[in-house]
Amino acid sequence: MPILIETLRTAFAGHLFTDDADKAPFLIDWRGKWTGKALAVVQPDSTEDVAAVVRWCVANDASVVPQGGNTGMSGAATPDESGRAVVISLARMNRIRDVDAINNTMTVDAGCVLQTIQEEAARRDRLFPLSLSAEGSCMIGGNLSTNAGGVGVLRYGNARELCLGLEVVTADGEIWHGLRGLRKDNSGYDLRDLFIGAEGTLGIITAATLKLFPLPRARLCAWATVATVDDALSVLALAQKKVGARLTAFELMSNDCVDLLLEQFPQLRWPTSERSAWYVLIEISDPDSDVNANAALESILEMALESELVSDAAVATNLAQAREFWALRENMGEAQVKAGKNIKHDISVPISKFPSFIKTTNRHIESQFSDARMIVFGHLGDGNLHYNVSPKTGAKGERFTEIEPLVNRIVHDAVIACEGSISAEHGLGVLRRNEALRYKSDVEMKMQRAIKQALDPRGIMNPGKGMGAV
Ligand code: FAD
Ligand code: 2HG
Ligand code: ZN
Repeated sequence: MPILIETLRTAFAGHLFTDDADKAPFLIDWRGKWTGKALAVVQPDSTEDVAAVVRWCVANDASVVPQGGNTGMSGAATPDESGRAVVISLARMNRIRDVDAINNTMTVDAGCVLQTIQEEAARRDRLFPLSLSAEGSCMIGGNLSTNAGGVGVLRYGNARELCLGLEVVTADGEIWHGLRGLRKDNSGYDLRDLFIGAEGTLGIITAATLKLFPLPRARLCAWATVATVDDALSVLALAQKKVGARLTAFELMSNDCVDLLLEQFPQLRWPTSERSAWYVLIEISDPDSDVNANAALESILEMALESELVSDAAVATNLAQAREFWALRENMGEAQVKAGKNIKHDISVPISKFPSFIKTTNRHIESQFSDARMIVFGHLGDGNLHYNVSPKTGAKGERFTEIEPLVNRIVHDAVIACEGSISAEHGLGVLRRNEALRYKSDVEMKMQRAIKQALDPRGIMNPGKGMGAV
């Protein structure tokens, strides 16, 4: 049936792009790894208009691809090649709807940029703790649809834990008003949790009610050198014992990461006099003062230095320095992309298993692929590492596309042997959809498919992505 795109113009207010040049930025992911086609890209202004577009898609046998900031890592926001998709960009739905300072909640449109939400919370003397390097462009609807993690999970949890209620346009084009600011609600199946992490395959999130926390008066960080991942874990345990919930981030980077980072971003400042095999970035937040935060950090470092877990450390003494420390960590993923060919993994295992996992799997990959350079960094405190691979310095990685499935197999088999996950925070998208099928049990797949069938019986929501594809 030929689709009469003109009729979409009259279905809703807001932007409609049908020219190739206008659509182009929405049809490719930021890494340039995936491209697709679309009948149109729309930017509605309201939930009612999102619903009207979905109803138009149902009537015209078109599919729907929701898109936020298009910063995702798994190709889940890029339409497929069929040309039958309408991309619904939430960018124009960017209002803060309400802040309830007593209930510690904020209700926002799905197209609100994460950083705008953080800034609004801070203006109200509150904290919205979701934090990731893409926060200046990713949107809360995308954060929730990928159940984003980032650097605050250790203390505050993933995006899922930070959301109390949702407003959703269903695959039928109806509106579910679930914007409840409740911390307790056992009145049925948890529909909110189905849409969170669903990668746009069950419905479109149009608004969310988010949890706010007291704004800490102080946030301080330190950069420390450690010889082994075992030592890094001992420092983590020490920090947890000494300061408990005041430990708000604990990130790990290997020396190979730092080499690659400084090759790509030579302007970044190096904080310690020594280099070592591994580095940790430790962040402490304190509700009261810099003095308390500093004392907590110093006490961790003193003990870690005394027990020779850490060989060198630097504490950021002001905000500018803290930003410099964080820049070393936050630019890592992009440095790898800038450097050229790359293979990325987003894995989680119980943290106790990381030392042997890394040792064995590094050896396995390096022995099979002589041009591979292990680029291992991430959220150690959450048991989530980006266990990535780049070509060695000077090598172009011509074989990288060819070896990627083989490398994935080695890494993911090792992850599953450790009872881990092949996607900790980035989602399955198109990148990992088939791998999920390989590693999940028949019983789990049956339940996953039943959910998809129940909520999107026509299969129009983001076809080919994540659990919706298998
Ligand atoms: P998009 O990329 O636009 O979409 C992602 C998925 O959500 C797609 O499936 C899309 O269809 C769906 N979607 C988007 N909006 C909606 C909606 N309103 N309703 C239903 N479905 C929707 N991720 C982490 O978890 N932790 C990190 O530390 C992290 N760091 C990053 C650093 C950089 C430099 C970059 C570029 C990315 C990083 N990411 C990280 C990945 C990415 O930023 C997150 O996954 C983010 O949450 C995606 O948000 P987005 O608005 O860009 O979503
Ligand atoms: C991060 O933690 C992101 O920096 C990106 O999740 C990871 O680029 C990557 O592999
Ligand atoms: Zn990450």
